[in-house]
Amino acid sequence: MRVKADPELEIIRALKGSPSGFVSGEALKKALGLSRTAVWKHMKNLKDMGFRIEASPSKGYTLKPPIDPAKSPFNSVEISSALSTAFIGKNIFFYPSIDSTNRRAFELGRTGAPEGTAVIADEQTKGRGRLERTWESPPGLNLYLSLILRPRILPYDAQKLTLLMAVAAAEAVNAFLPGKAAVKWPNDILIDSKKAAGILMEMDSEPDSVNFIVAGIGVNINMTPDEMPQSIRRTATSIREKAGAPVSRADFTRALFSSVEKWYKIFMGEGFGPVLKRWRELFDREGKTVRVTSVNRTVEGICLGIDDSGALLLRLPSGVTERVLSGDVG
Ligand code: BT5
Repeated sequence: MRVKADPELEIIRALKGSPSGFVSGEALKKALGLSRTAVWKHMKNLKDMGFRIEASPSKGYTLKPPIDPAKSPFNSVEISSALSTAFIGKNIFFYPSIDSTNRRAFELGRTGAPEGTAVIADEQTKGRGRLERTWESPPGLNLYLSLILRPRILPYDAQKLTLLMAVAAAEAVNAFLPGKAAVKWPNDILIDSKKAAGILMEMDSEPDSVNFIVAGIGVNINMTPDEMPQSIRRTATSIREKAGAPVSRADFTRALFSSVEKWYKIFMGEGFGPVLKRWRELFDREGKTVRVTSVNRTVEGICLGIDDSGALLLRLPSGVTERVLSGDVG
């Protein structure tokens, strides 16, 4: 009999899908084409991965729910076992610790990894922000994700995907904190004006075509203020801090995959219009005075929102409207 490609994933799917909650060792052996010893070995691996599997001599194996969602299993098996997307996150590279998921995804993109491939890490040792800044990425708490996208668009239009990712991430956060997420131009997700997630898009392109885009996103899920490095304690927040309770990182990751896939399909099918409309609804700085710092200067003015290409519009004190293409909004 053919052995299934990923027996551990198949075991978790069988346990989660069993109407009685139990699956016998014999049934698993047959369904997966494995020996009794192999089934036992996979069970041990799954327990080591944090799954609470218990065995009853008469009924077989059962999967108990996690005692604390903050400590529920976070790995490719758990994420894949209840995934409902068609291509986003279908192929997951999971690392307990890595320098940067964006760096790894770029490498995989160059060797032809398919669209939707996800690189996820429990910890990053060199998590990157824009302009060589650091993304704080402690272990056991948050999501550090990079997705490989292969859109048929011009390199000029790639910026639009940053806004698409922000909309998708804000909606995923809202699934856990209804109505709480706001987008901040160009690449942040805020909860109550503090940064809960950041996006880093990197592109491999020819002058007139995109080979692939790496959409990197860091989401603070269960990090409490005490667990935040001093440097971000005043400006950052997490879903847990606002929800008052921990959240399963695997549940959040699946929600994010579904949201990215939904918005990516809309973008490819209907264009940027619907993304822009949703982004504007999630944006809360319109009409307010903002200060934008870019590499070589700082401008201050009244924020008029974003134009149809995604650039920020500022009414300067002189009355002139300025289109800002990149920078940090203070
Ligand atoms: C970003 O940059 O916000 C993009 C962050 C992207 C991180 C993801 S994680 C997965 C993937 N792999 C990577 O290596 N990167 C991506 P920027 O707008 O430049 O903001 C960086 C600034 O945010 C820092 O200078 C800090 O002030 C602040 N910051 C750093 N870590 C933070 C955190 N965990 N939560 C909130 N703010 C943070």
